[in-house]
Formats: sequence, C-alpha cells, structure tokens
Amino acid sequence: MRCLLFPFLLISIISFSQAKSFENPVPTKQQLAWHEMEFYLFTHFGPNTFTDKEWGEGTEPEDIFNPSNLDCRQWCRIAKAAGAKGIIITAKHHDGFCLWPSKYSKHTVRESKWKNGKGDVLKELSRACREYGLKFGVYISPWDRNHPKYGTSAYNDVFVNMMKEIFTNYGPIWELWWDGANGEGPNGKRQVYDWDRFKKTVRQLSPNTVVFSDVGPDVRWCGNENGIAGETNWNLLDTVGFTPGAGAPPVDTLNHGNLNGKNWIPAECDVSIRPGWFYHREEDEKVKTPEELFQLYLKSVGRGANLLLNVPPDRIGRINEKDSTALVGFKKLRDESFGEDVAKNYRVENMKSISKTRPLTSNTVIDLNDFGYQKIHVLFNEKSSINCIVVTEAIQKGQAVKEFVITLYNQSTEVNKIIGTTIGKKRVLSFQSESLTGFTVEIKKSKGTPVVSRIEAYLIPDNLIEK
Ligand code: FUL
Repeated sequence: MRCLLFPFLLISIISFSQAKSFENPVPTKQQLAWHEMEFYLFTHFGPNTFTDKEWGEGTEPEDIFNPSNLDCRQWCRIAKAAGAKGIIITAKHHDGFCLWPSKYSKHTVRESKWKNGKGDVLKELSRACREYGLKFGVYISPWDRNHPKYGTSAYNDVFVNMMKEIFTNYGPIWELWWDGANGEGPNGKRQVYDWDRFKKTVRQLSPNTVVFSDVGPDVRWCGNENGIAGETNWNLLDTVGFTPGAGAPPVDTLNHGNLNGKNWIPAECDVSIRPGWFYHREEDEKVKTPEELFQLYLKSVGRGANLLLNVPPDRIGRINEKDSTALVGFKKLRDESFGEDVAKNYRVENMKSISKTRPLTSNTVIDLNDFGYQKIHVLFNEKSSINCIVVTEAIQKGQAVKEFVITLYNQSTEVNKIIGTTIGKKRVLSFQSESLTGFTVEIKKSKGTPVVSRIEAYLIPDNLIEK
C-alpha cells in the first residue's frame, strides 16, 4: 500500500427518501457467520490424484491411493499464510472412494495400501484444521460410480449413513458441499436423490452446518466454475420447483440471484488455482498468478459472494510450492491494497441536526432511515488519491440496495461517476486513480430502507484495478 495521510473525512447526508414495507428475507446466524468467512480453500484429493483423471470411473483399485507423505498440517499452514479461513475437502468424489474408512463402502482408504489400511484423511485434516484455527468443511458427492447400491432407493440410506459417520466422527463440520452431478452408477442407473431427507439429516445432526448445493438450502452455486459472481448479485433465491443438478435454475439466475427471491441463499464462487480440480504435474506451470487471483477476489468477494479456491495436493500429499507461492503472493497483494483505509476516521453527520454526528467504526451502522436521507457525502480535508471504494450493506437487516451512484469530486468539479447495482456483504469498486477532495455515495433505488454499515477508500496498485 502506498503511504497516505489520513485525511479527516466528513460525511453529510443530503437527500431524502421514504421507507417502504416489503418482503425482506434475512440471513440466519449461521449464514451471517458464513458471509464473514469470505475466502477459503477447496481440496480435491483422491484416486484421481494418482491416475491423472478428473472424473474417476469408480473401478480404480484402492491401492492406487497411496500418498507417500501426507501432511494436512502443511495444507493448513499454507491456508493460514494465504489468509484463507477454512478448508473444504472432497471426502468422496464421483468415483465413490471414501477418504475415511466408511462402514458403508468397500472402496475406501481402509482397502488401500496407504498406512496399511489404517489411514484416515478426514481425521488428519479435521485435527489439523482445529489446531490451526481453520473451519473444516466436507464435499460428499451424491453421485457414486462405485457403490453397488447406487441407482436404487437403498443408496439414499447409504448416503445418509455416510453423512452420519462424518458428522459424528469428524465434526464440527462448518460447511457441507453437495455436488449436483447425477450420472450413471455401476449398474447403469441414475439415482433419484432424496434431497429432503438429506437436508433433514444434516439439520438434525448438525444444525450449525451450512449446506451448499446449486440451490442451497444455505449457500448456492454462483452458476460457473470460474470464480465469478454477477455484478448484480442478490443473496436471494426462489427455490420452489427446483433441485440441485439438472433441476437447478438457469446459470444466469444462480449468478445474479432473484431480486424478489423468497429465501436468503447467497452465492459461493468455486474455482481452481489450476486448470483442473485434481493435481496434475503437467499443470505446474499453469498455476494462476497472484494478480489473477486478486482479479477473482474482486469478482467474487468484491461482489458480495464468497470465494472457494481449490488448491489440490499432489501425490506426496502436500501442496506444491508453485501453488503456495501464488497464494502467499495473493495475500500480499490484499494486504498491500487494503491495509490502510483512507476513510477510517470519517464521521456521519446529519446536516439538519448536528446532534446526530457520530463516529463510524466497523461496528457502526449508518441507518439511512434514522437520518431520513440516502446520499452520503465524504469530504476529505485535503486532496487525496484513491482508486478503490468499498461499500458494505448491513445484511443482517436484509439486502435492499438496487442501484447506487458514486460521484468523485475535485472541489466542486465532478471527476467521475461510478454506477452500480447491488451492494450486499461487500462491493469493491476500483477505477483509474484520481486526486480528489471527496465523493458521494447515493442510493438511487432500493427495496425498502437501505442500511449502509461501512464505507472505505483505498489506493491500490494500479495494475490491480478490476479488468
Ligand atoms: C463439479 C464436479 O463434477 C467436479 O469434478 C468438481 O468437483 C467441481 C467442484 O464440481 O460439479
């Protein structure tokens, strides 16, 4: 971060608007905590790591899974160094191989050579996450290309029992990831998944777990695997008549959410640091750069979604140094960019009644309704260069902002206007750097009363401006 003086900022609220009543879904306390996670790692690991496949057939001999020196603590050290707040692992991918010795399958670590069949990746990773203060999450694929019962109703019992094992033996599980893929099993049949039963099982066993699928119930897929949320991103989704997988809403809907959606189901952006989800040595030179990861951060977290970044361990069972170097570089760019909030000392002031002046800290909410105004004026007491503004809505009260305009000023001259739609958990806007005396944030359209909880301003390296 370039060194900046801390200008004294004054915010005055200068235009009036009326609150309207409207249907207003709000996040659960588990979802609110999930929003705070922002960025965490995904780990694809299993037989595919050793066969160089992306989708195993389910017929691979168990012995193929044999990491020579699995080190889940190394994964956690790297996650910490990257500023990631958790790790979600593929406990079972589509090939059906279980990274824990499940009683409900004969295709598991127990049948492999690894540690003479005594190994348990979920045990090692859940412990390491606890040790390093990371949240632990599990991906368990309903599609199973190995299980003999797949394609019959008995398989739904198997899936429920596997989830029971996971919650009982490796909890707390912070996020559970249900992939929507529903291909054929070994008997050529597709499974009819009992999603309601699966959901009830999780709620019963672990009410604090947030469940991801294309359509929630708690977190939705963002509609692509490139890590990019819609610029307009509602945390709301209508789910009646939809199911995960082929029965999901169109990807465009998942990407943007539904403006008037009935349920709070925010978007999570999954993407791999490499071209594939699993480790392939020939992709060692194709690891995303810190700058590319920063762009993804702007297009996911910067649009109010969470970023789930896949970093696959290799055949040793460790994260390759190409990936860890990129991750540490990514963290450095975030620290340099967002280290010093130029706007951190600003005050909210109602021009009509000076008695409403109050300092704005991270815990302060600017309830625009308190003031009866929807335009916030940030005045610098001396000219400052900025190229990035971060606005936050108080989502615990719901999501309201439909359209806003930021106007940059040099004295009374308008320098630039930035028009945006939704804000949500966080909206990061970057632009050509300008020397300014202030800016306004004006809420143009909203569903009911918008509540802005934070405004920050930064000077980030020029090459990091959103492309
Ligand atoms: C997809 C799967 O088919 C991929 O293998 C990968 O796990 C990705 C995260 O989800 O649907």
